[in-house]
Amino acid sequence: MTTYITTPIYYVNAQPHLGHAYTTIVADTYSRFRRLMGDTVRFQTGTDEHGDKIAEAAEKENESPNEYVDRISAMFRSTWPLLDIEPDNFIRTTDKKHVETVQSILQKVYDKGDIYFDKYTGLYCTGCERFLTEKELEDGRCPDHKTVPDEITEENYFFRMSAYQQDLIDHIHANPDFITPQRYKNEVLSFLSEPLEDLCISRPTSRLTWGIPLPFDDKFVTYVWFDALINYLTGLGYPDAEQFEEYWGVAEHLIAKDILKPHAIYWPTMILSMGLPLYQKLHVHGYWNVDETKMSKSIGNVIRPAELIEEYGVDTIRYFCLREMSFGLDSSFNADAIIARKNADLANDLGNLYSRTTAMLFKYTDGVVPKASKTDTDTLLKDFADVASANYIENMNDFKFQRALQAVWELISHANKYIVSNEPWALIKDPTQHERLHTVLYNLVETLRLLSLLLQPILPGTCDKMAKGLGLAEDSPLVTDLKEYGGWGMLESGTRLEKVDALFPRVDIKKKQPPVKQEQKKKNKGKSVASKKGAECVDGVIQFDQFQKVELRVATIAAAETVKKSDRLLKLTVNAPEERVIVAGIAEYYRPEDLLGMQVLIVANLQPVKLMGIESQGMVLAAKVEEDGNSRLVLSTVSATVPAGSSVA
Ligand code: ME8
Repeated sequence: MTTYITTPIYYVNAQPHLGHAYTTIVADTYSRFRRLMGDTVRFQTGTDEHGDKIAEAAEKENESPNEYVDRISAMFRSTWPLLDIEPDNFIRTTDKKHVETVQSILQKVYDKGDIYFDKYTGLYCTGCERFLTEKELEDGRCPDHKTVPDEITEENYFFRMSAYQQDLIDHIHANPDFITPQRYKNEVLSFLSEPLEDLCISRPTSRLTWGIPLPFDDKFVTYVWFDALINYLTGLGYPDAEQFEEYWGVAEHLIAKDILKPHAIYWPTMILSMGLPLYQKLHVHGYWNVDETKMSKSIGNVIRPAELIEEYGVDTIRYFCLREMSFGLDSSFNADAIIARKNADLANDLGNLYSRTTAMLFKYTDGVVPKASKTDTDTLLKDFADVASANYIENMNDFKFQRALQAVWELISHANKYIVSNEPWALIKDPTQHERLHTVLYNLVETLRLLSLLLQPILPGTCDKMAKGLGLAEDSPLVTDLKEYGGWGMLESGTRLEKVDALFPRVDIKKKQPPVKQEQKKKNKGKSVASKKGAECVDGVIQFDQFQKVELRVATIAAAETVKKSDRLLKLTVNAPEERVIVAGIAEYYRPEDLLGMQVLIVANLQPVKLMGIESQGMVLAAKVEEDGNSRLVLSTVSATVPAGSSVA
């Protein structure tokens, strides 16, 4: 099978930001995934370099358009390797080959009679580089750029888009996955339910010279969208290159909803006029917002990918983008959420599973993958792995990256629980249990191998490291071929592990807080110990009567939920036996749903305090576990179920 996936070609009127990075990370992840599935893949991105906007930006910078586009295009090109994004082709609309192809297509469409000359008055938005209809405006302004469009009257060339309206509607109905998610298909169909106007595809050179001259009238240059969309063909060497034959039939375009109309209406009608088969799929995602507003260079609220990578690491950013945004919907950017994801999902769940498992292998089997017992019937992890892989593949194919990752994290969570419930540290002590120990360890290390295969498209650097640690080469089919090696039991016993560093060092949240907050914390801390409680202790020793003042009880967790705007806190409603609310700093280590019914130990007679606006009536006890330079909290529980509210003696 073959895959051809494209991103938009980005305007070079500003530097890349997280929005561009997101689309390009998605395309890279999808390319890597299709390669894992055995496909021959071509992934194309690039830059859109003609038009009003670019000419204006160059002028502002006191540069010639050529110098300017070279400089900014190079910035896009050099950003992608920082994110481990590896396109097969980087196209620029100023490439000679592209210019020639656009001109030959224009001539073809003109000769066919689909381009005509006419006068036009319309509302033009420079930000969008297109005429907007009255209906598209919000309070008379462009909804994306918040600017009032200019009314322009011009003689221009027009593309007979309306002639292909019905063919396009029929195609969308006959191919339900042509535009996904469905909400965007519906949006396009609703737009197509009104008569389509023809598309103005030229700009007079009296107004703009920075564009591709029309081959049939040199007093005009090509409208930037008619030029830009053709990149998807020129990148394949259309019309006669082998790549065009190989890939055009499977083309999938990836965009955000801002450019739905050019991709779902202009482009397919252009393709129909050229007499080519339509692209296969249009995948449309939502916006990254900052404080409810689209992140955009014209608004100036952008986040730079390079800064994020520097702060959190490339794989954390790739993971965050794919895990946090539900494909198709908008998502709010929040740096706290990156830290929470890194600490909870990457350092705690995945990182700990990896370090605990490999540490046990080094300790119990001298770093060599043991043989699983042939007679042991424990298929628990295998069964979970089968389900996770199947869900992962289905969701990755459907661009539901969030769900694909949830499926993988289910497996990670089961594997972590498997360690606790099988207690390898107890099995090693009993020689009659060593065969069982080997099976347990094999199941865990094989899970790690599958994880480094499944997560490769999302966390390429980490997976290379995991593979190395498992004694496998980066390009070993065991970690690069999901089709042949996605099943269970492929890792050979006898494979020797290699020691590697912790996968994800935790972000110290305290260090990340601004100095003012730290100062406040220190002040509060002093108060609560010295003045509120008046506790006296010398050299850390307290008297028995002082300890007796602390009332410890068993509480049953009846409800648990996350606390808005906090990545650390969970709000627990417990029965002890009366109902009370306790706010606990355990959100990085526990998911609310996993806590229901758990019996924990609480300090019941603490002065209530308000945390994030919620009154906390007590405190839960937890063990602070230090491992591999990381620390985590494990809740203290009781060894048998007891009545809620039982006192702890
Ligand atoms: O439109 N959230 O280029 P462009 C998510 N040159 N994605 C975002 C985003 C955000 N806040 N901001 C930008 C153009 N993007 C044309 C395309 S294609 C033939 C020509 C991403 O630089 C997203 O992919 O304005 C969006 O569609 C694209 O950048 C727009 O990039």
